[in-house]
Amino acid sequence: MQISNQYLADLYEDVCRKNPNEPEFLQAVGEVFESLVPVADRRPDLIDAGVFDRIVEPERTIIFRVSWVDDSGKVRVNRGFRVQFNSAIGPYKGGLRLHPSVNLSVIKFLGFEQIFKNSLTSLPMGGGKGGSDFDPKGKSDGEIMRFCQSFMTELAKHIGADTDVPAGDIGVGAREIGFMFGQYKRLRNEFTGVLTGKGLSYGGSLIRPEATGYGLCYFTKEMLEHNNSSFKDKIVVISGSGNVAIYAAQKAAQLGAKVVAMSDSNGFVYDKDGIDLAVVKQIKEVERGRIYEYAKRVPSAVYTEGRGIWNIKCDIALPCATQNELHLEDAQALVANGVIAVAEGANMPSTPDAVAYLQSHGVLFGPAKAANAGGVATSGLEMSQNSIRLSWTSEEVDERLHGIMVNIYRNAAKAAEEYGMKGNLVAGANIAGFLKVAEAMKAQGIAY
Ligand code: NDP
Ligand code: 2IT
Repeated sequence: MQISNQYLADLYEDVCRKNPNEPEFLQAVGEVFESLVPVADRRPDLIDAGVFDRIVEPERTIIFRVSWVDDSGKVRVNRGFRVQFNSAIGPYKGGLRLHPSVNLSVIKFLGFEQIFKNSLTSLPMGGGKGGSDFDPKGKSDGEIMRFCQSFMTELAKHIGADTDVPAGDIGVGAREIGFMFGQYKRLRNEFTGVLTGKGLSYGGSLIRPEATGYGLCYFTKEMLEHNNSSFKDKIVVISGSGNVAIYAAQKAAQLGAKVVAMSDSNGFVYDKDGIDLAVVKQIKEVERGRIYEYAKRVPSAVYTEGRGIWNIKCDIALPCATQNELHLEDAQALVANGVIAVAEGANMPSTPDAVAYLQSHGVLFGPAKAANAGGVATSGLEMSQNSIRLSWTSEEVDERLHGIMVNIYRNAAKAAEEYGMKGNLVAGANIAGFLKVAEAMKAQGIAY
């Protein structure tokens, strides 16, 4: 970790000491602190106001038991989390993840990243994240419903439309949000916009399901255009085959690219003719099946078990599965194969050494908190629609989403330049996202 400001370096050591079992959280803080060195150098007032020290400590962390009964009548127990990280610029906002790998470190890294991402959207949303180590794979609809109801029975005490507004993330889509919304309404006897990503018939926003993937492509398009390139006729590889990956693939194809590979946690498919997204949607959104099914149904496709998707030759790589999925050797393979741009749909999918390698080899790099902010931005638009009790058309939401992503690119690029790191969007996104929250924290005093 290269943190050349003494104050930040000492503080980072302190954060490491206090959170020894949280590698993902420390990775996220380390990357942000590296970027903030020129800010700490220029802004002693923010050091005096304790902003750096305060921003790495969640305002509140809630950990709770989630017990539920499976289809065989057996009692199951999972651990639930909600980290309410920062409310300086708005109610806590961020997704819920259901995956066996969920622990405090993962939720804290996601919540920390969310502070800066939400700030970049320019909408009034603080940072939070939650979830559980519950594994939705192989569970019946009834089991999913009972888990979601039990999870919400505790979570409901801590959230609210003006307090904390959760949404989806890995393992949480419209089905889970529906069950949780129903339980919240029942407990509170209140119909409010307490969750986003809701179904259209009960307050959801058009384009929210597509928003993260579409936004990722709008951001990438802007980044390419500023470097005299575009999606047109480019070969694209996308990891994952969930919500973000599917709608990134859809928009990339609409913008003239050919998506040739997608994956899940078992392996990846390569289709030289271009991925047929209708088949992927049928397997993943309807059947909740595995990506190898694709190769059984599409003759031009080949399935490979395990890692290795980044060895496929491409112009644009969009990691859209999970954290730390793109390693140094993957970055080396991408560069050797002539990649021109990598933009992160997932949160923190590239390891720090992979990011450094890509940037030092002239690859355009769009960091997660800027590139995937379209999902939460559209959640912010869902909150606005709920507040005014109106629904906007898909054209209207899509246009706003596009405007927000263009703005994020420009603000990140501008901040990087102003702080002496022209072209470094990692630094620019961290600085631009941080400054707005820091000013608000300073203005609001030091009571918490
Ligand atoms: P989904 O649950 O819809 O899809 C997740 C995809 O990633 C699946 O293909 C899954 O494969 C794969 N995946 C998950 N965990 C792992 C793992 N440990 N190893 C390998 N593959 C894995 O989630 P989303 O598409 O919503 O989320 C994907 C990423 O995007 C996450 O990092 C999330 O935080 C981020 N994100 C999501 C937003 C949203 O609005 N949904 C907004 C911004 C970021 P499998 O089915 O085999 O598990
Ligand atoms: O990581 C993210 O930004 C999300 N999972 C979306 C959060 C949201 O509140 O829409």
